[in-house]
Amino acid sequence: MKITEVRVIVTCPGRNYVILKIMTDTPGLYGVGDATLNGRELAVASALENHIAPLLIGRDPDSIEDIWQSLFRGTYWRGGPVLMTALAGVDTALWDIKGKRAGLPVYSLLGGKTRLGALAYTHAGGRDVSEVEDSVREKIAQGFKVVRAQIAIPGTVGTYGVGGAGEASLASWKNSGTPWQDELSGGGEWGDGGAMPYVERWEPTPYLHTIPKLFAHLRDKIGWDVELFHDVHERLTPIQAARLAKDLEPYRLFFLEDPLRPEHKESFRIIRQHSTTPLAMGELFHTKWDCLPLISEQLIDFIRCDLGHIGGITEAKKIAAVSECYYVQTAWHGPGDIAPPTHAANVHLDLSVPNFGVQEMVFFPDIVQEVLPGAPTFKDGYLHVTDAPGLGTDIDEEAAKKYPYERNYLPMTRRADGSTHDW
Ligand code: GCO
Ligand code: MG
Repeated sequence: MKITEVRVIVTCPGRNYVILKIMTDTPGLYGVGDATLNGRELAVASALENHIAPLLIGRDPDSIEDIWQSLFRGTYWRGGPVLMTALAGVDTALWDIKGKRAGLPVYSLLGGKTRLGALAYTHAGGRDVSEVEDSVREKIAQGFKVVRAQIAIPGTVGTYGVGGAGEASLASWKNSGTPWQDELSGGGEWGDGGAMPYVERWEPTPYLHTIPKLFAHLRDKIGWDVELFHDVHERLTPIQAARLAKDLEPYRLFFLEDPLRPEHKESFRIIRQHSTTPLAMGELFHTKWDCLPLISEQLIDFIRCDLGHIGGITEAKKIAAVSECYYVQTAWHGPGDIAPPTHAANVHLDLSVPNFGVQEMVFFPDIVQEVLPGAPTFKDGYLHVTDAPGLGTDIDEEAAKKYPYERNYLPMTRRADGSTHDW
């Protein structure tokens, strides 16, 4: 069997996705992969079209590991978010082909089911503790057993993960006469197409005061039957993160996500020295080697790479295997800015590895399901994929054409003095 054509499809059904469709010389047999990198979509699409597709034509799609190694090492300039997202698109499409060829779902090729469904989590958020409480209760009513809780931070603007609260804060920020907003952000807002990135203002001191109070409130009002956790989004210094992890201990978080920026892994030792709050990290990593020191030193409890940004199923199954030796569980990244084929790949792996922990998920709107059908389904707190051969996802190329690419940026964060901070 041979690869005959590689189609790169960029579409924006509400948000941008880069989809790869790998065709073979067997009539009707193709694979669909996701190569979406939020805010830098066209860099990946160009890498695929101009540099990677020519290397795939004529290859046997069965040789996933060899294609993976030849694309990773064969570039010489390997790694990084753009190339590893492109590689993930190829990898997931090849696993889709392998499954279809075998007549088996991908989880079966990975060793078969070790569980009936993948425990799922969703996001709750609000402007104050009672809004967050309502939001968490709503998610519990939907069937979720694990919920992430985010809250607007007093004195800051547009806090990460707070949705509507961000917009409310943005309005007050614009009305406050603060000079930086227009100057530094071009006046942009979240999701308004060609605008410059929306700029959030953030300070650590009010943040560190607010988060423990939020979880005290949630445990007091909602109790202990739901697993709760929080995403720091890489904003703290090691000693600030250690303080937060320690202050949150009484509320028994499921984990504290991404407390530190991703570069200096050894800093996690400082948090570990001070707290037993479980830690999760990984959505900004691009290879297994990024993960390795955190896993082998047991500095984290959950590894949460993005299959769509670390080279796909082939890399993730190795990360899961190493993690198993060190009691680290998987919690793969699963936001709305990666497409259904990656969400499906997540769940196929979740079902097959022994050390699965939890799976982040979104409910895709109808418009995404029209273009990219087959995302995992949610029932009573768990995610499921069908037994269809391959990943079970697809692309409707005609529908995709109706939604052309729209340039968009992730927001960014600045401190009160105007200096850049991690978003
Ligand atoms: C998460 C992530 C996302 C990222 C987003 C960036 O935990 O789901 O932090 O919300 O911010 O994927 O594009
Ligand atoms: Mg996160």
